[in-house]
Amino acid sequence: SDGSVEQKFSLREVLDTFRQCLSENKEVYLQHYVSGWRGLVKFLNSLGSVFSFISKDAVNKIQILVNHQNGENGGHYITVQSMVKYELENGLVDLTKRGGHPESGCRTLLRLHRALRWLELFLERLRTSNEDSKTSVMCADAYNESLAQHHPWVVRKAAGVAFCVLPGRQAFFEVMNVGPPEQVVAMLGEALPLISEVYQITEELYSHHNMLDLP
Ligand code: 1PW
Repeated sequence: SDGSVEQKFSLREVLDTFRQCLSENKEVYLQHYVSGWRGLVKFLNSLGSVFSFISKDAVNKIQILVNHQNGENGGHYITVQSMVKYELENGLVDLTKRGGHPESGCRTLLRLHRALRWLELFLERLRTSNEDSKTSVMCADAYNESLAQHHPWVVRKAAGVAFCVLPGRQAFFEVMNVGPPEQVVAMLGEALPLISEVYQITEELYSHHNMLDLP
């Protein structure tokens, strides 16, 4: 393709990075997980300034993980599995209450992991929606079913306000920049199983290590 033509944002590319997340033996590459989130943040920001409050925390979390990757122990931050092993074996995770490791890779990734479930539920609703469906309702339902359980009242309230100003279904599909609605639906149908698999693998790993409620 012509390198001089700047590629417009497309949600398809973002979702493709989640395809690269999984190694052959089903480990989750941190680098691709982080790239996927970078793209999601771009997407969120293109929805309007109200969403920058939502994306800001994701940006902070992404940066924390990047710092771990670039740090002197970066060699342990290749996959989520190697990160968990390294941090647990070296006592680098606050397991029951906040303490000396407020920015552990484990607790930081857990926040993004929970948000990924929201995204998965929301995109699945979008995929199966019709022209009359309201994005604000789909988004709020997905949120209440997932991430909301982990948020205090103020955050839930602010999120509710942001959802109300979400663009309608048609405008939303246009921002995704994937093509006509049928193509969006097809793309979502392809991407969702990938996101779901990454989510499930991470969930099982955290559950196995009793880390689903890290403070
Ligand atoms: C429309 C597409 C939806 C994509 C999902 C975007 C996820 C955005 C996460 C919402 C963040 C709301 C404000 C931040 C709250 C933090 O307190 C919370 N962070 C997250 C990511 O849930 C918990 O982090 P903390 O305070 O324990 O460090």
